[in-house]
Amino acid sequence: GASVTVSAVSSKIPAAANPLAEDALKIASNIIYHAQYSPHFSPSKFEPEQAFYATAESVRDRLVQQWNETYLHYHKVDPKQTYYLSMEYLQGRALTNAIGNLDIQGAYADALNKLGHELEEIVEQEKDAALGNGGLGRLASCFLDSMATLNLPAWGYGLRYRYGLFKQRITKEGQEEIAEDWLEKFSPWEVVRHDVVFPVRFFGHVQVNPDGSRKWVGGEIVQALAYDVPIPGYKTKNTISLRLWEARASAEDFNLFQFNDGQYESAAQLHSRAQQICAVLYPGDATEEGKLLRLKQQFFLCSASLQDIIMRFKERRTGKSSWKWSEFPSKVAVQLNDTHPTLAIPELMRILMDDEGIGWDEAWDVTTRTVAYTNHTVLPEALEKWSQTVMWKLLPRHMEIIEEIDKRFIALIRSSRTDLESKLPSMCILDNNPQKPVVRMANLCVVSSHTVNGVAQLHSDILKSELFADYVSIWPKKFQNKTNGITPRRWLRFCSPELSNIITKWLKTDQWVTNLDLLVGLQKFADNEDFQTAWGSAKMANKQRLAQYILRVTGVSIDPNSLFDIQVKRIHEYKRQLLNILGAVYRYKKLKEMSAEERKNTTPRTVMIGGKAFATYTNAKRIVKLVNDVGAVVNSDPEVNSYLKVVFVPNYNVSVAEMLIPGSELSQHISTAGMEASGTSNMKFALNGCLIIGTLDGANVEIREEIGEENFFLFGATADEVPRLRKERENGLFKPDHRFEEAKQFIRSGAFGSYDYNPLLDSLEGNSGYGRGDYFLVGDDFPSYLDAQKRVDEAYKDSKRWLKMSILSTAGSGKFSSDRTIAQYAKEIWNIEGCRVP
Ligand code: NBG
Repeated sequence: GASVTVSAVSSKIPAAANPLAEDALKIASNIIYHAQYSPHFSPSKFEPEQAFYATAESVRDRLVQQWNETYLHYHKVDPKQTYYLSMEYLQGRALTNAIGNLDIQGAYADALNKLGHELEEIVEQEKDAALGNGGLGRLASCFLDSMATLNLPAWGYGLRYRYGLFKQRITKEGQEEIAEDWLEKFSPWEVVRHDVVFPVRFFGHVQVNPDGSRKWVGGEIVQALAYDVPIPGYKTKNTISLRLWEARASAEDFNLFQFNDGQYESAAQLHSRAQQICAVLYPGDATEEGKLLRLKQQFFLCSASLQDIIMRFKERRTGKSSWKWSEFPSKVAVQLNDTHPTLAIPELMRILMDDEGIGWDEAWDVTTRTVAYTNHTVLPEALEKWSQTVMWKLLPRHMEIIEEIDKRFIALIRSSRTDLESKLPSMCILDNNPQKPVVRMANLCVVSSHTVNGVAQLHSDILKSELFADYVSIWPKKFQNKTNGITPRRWLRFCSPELSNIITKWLKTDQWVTNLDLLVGLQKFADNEDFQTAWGSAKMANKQRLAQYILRVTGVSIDPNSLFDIQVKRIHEYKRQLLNILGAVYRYKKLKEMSAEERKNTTPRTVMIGGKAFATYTNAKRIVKLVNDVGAVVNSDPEVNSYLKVVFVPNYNVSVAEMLIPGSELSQHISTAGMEASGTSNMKFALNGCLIIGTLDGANVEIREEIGEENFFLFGATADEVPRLRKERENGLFKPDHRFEEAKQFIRSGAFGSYDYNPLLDSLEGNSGYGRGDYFLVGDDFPSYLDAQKRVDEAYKDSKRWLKMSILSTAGSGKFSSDRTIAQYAKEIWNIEGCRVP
């Protein structure tokens, strides 16, 4: 639509601002209304970008109406409400999801057609909201979708980062990070609430009043301003909020005197300090300044959210003759998404005691009955520990409270559990090691929460038997499992309309979109030839779309008839992208050694790897470079490149995932057993009829149980074998398989360019001293990995068998709906129920 202008189309469409218009013409006029009367661009243009913003605003009109109704309904009914506190949300794009959930996709597509545009092209204009790093943030977004769809009175709280997760660019040097300016123009979805502002204090000191009560005073105050994003449920009126806080200084903080005196920088000092708080997601924490900023962000989220929650609680009690704080936990549930929002615990205690004037025992009772904690990792480096020195400086009153919680916990053990006294040094909250005194956030969470959960059965078992084992005997009922899930709307219904339509047609219902267990009904068609044919052509259409995408973003042309093998996730040594690429290198070497005739008997493969490496994680960045270097050589090798291609997919994010996953046939979830808490993309792939090659780790275990072991390519050591294997590596008892040596040697020989990969490969040697002596056991699992890949190649040759396995993967994925996960949280942790807007 390059020649389309607002005036050209508006003359054909009658003007109307009716946001509830149903037919395409009314929608078209509403879109045009927005282009004309809420203009963000010059009137001369109505190109895809302008059309996107006008379309999004027209969709927002509809959302706002049911969004307000939802809020007022909850306000009236006053049900118990859950507040999900998370430092991360990976929302991705919102347009397709919004019109899909509102069930008006067709009308919008027609309306845009009338305006000279294609819906598919318009949705591509939206920038991803990437306010998160990976699985943890995407889980939070899937959870919001399910909360809304299940009509649960629940909200999300987070931060409105100015810059989200960086954009990844691939150069000759490897990964380059670029600030992602998702707010460059504006976000059509957010609504600023000018009446929702709370002061958040930092630094200062504790003042002791004559009556012995204590108050936090002084320091600096930053204003938290609310931006709300509507979260529509699927085919329900209920539309909940994701409330994101932005940090602002107030006008008084601007020093006009200094400014007039020409001291521009110091005049605006408080303003720029406030702006820093929400400037970026996860500022690097290698420096002391970085650490302080990250802690400020965490407290900012906790303090603003709790003030808001408490205000709402009180508001809903006004006019009631009497109410008690002890009712708070029957109206409010707070879920901590990992330890990042742990400060909600001492902040709630502080508000209750110092502002509301209630005593410790009652405040503690209220807090512990309100707060629950989800653990998302057992990796020691990801278990947060904050310096006590920094904490005393930034949050002096909270440190007093944490000290008191710790003191009381220790007293409890000494008085009633003398058997655990020897364990106290690791169980207590404050680690007072004089070299580096720290607060252990996970311990604070476990002691203060009524429920602690892991995110897959194996992970929850490991929490109980290892990380939190000592606490289990004190509070055996505190520990639960809540296996993660994904929203079937975004991750099947909307990202693969082709497959969705076939499912709906054969199941004779589209109820599976909200009741994913119904997919099991596909099992009986697994051998049906017509069904297999339909299934195969839908997958093929998705593969072709993916191939076009790959060509567009990488310039590499891939063959839709080859096996599409994908591994996409953050780059991390424990996720073992190295195992994957070493496997591809080995495959390449063998292909080179074969005769042309022999090659013809192999299964052609396209290996796609994507993911971002943390900017300062050297080995992860080397892995990105290695994948690119291997790809450059393999893809331009005419002898073998019709049997193998290796592609690095740049800038992996939610939208890219929506393109890759529907087109995948094999997906790799190959972490060292015991290290991946759950994984959630494994669920997305399986749901889309993609087979998994994987270890017995995280949710893989349950996926394999659900879809049947014959439909899962299993390999590798189990979690309970890992400690022994590590010991053997340390003691030099490991005997490497010749194929492992061959693959490494091939890279060392310079087959993929002159970059020095020795340091990376040395990290895989048992006794190198350079790395961690193959801590992630790539060498141990390499032979069984290659064997599993052989089974994959064989299975793919039998296309009927493969199709059957693919169908059974989807059919067995019902359990992994986040609707199931959230229903379990609601019932077993939050004690909340649905509250449908009439
Ligand atoms: C991640 C785990 C994943 C898991 C997601 C969501 C963190 C700290 N943890 O395995 O690594 O799927 O959380 O639970 O990001």
